[in-house]
Amino acid sequence: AQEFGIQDALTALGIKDINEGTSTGSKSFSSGEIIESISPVDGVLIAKVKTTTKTDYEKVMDTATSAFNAWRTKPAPQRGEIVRQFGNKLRELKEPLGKLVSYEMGKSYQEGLGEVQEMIDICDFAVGLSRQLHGLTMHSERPGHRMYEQYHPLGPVGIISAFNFPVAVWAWNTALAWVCGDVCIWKPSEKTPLCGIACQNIAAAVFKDNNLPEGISCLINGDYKVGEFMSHDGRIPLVSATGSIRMGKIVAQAVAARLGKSLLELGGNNAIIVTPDADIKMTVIGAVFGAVGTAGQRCTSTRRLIIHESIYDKVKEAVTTAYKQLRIGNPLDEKNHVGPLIDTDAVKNYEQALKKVVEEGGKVIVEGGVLEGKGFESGCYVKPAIAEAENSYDIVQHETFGPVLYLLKYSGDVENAIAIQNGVVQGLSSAIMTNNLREAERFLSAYGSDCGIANVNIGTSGAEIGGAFGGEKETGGGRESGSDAWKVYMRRQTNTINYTTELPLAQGIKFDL
Ligand code: UN1
Repeated sequence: AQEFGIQDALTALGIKDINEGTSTGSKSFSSGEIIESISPVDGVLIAKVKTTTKTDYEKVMDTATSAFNAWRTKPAPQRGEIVRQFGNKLRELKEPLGKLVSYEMGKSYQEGLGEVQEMIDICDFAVGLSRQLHGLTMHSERPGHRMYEQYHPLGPVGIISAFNFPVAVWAWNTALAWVCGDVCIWKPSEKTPLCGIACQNIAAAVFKDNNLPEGISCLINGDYKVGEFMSHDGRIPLVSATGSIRMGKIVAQAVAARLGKSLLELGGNNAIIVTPDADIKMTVIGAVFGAVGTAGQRCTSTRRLIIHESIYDKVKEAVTTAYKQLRIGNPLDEKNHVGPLIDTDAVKNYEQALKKVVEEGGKVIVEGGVLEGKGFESGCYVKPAIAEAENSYDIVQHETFGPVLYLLKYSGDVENAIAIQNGVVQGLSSAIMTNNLREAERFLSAYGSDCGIANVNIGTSGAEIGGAFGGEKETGGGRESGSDAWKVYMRRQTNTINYTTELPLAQGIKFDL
């Protein structure tokens, strides 16, 4: 890793050998156990992070609560100015942060940079938004009355993020929450704690430069138990969680039990429908990037290709040929397309999936396997695989977080393909490859794709920040990032003002005294 300048990146980001995993900004402390961050790139220990105990957490919450009381009084455009400065710091540190993302998580350096770019983009979006937290004005049914709505800051927001987008998903949440007047408490994945430390250092410097109080950006670290502090905490009106469906169900139930709000972005089982009218060249690029990009560890990764029988062999041939070109190896080396999986547990899941698809009757047409030898010492590098399968297989119904692509065949009309596409419990991202207007519109219609994201002639992954991001069914229903996703970070208040000397009641009710 040395040759890729990792040490310089760590220094630029203020990462030490042992880092305090609990922080309210400039103040960092921690009294919990240590987690080690081991790079999946080379299996080397990068640095250690001390985790957050309940006592540490209580200190964070005290600070966050008083910070909220101050921050919410600052005019939203002034909060936007702070987010603007934060975005500029990210521009300055794009390379080291992109490198750390790549080294700690294992995605390609290009994708690491792309992730930081998403952070910068959402900051720009949030700055504009800080002048556009609009509510509506309504016409009152009563004379001399005015009715309107306001959006007010909500409170401390809890953010639980996953290893696969270790920095961007936090930024989607936090940049919006900050302009909305909220303070944030972030628990990054215990698999990528250093990305959390780096981001917190960047944010803390901005808040300090502006003489703002501690507690607007808070960091806590540890495993799911630390996440549970937040899901059970009535002081946190909103918990935004990204991760597995299993985790989401636990968080949602805990938050619902205290009638809090949760924003869930959980698993996907994303498919691309390839119709007889598809452009095969575009299909191959979209499908292969979707399936092997980030080693298949995006929520939006392409898991299933639903191909019309008339072009099935042609598409199969084109995709398998493309897989032969893939270079697997150190993700910091820009000539490689595919880096490692996050850890050896992920490797086991991937191997399990390939075994299971064969047991269920599927046929592997591009062999997988774990790579060994020089450059693959971490044991986390695997070969992207393709299997022919049926949508009804248990393993196909399940999200395997790795580079396994299933080919499914459909016959007849596009609605048969849509039924297969919708025939899973997840509902995040979907796509159709077609030049046929009727097929495309049918796919996007009310009786088309049931996913939160539906694309035409684009793959399933790589969404832009400007749209609302999230999905239906067991994906959890939450929406983050662009469009009006900001509304979940605020509380809506309806105001009715009477400027007469009468007090007429609504609905024409008579109440004479
Ligand atoms: C995720 O995998 O959790 O659309 C987020 C994409 C990225 C974000 C993915 N912009 O693939």
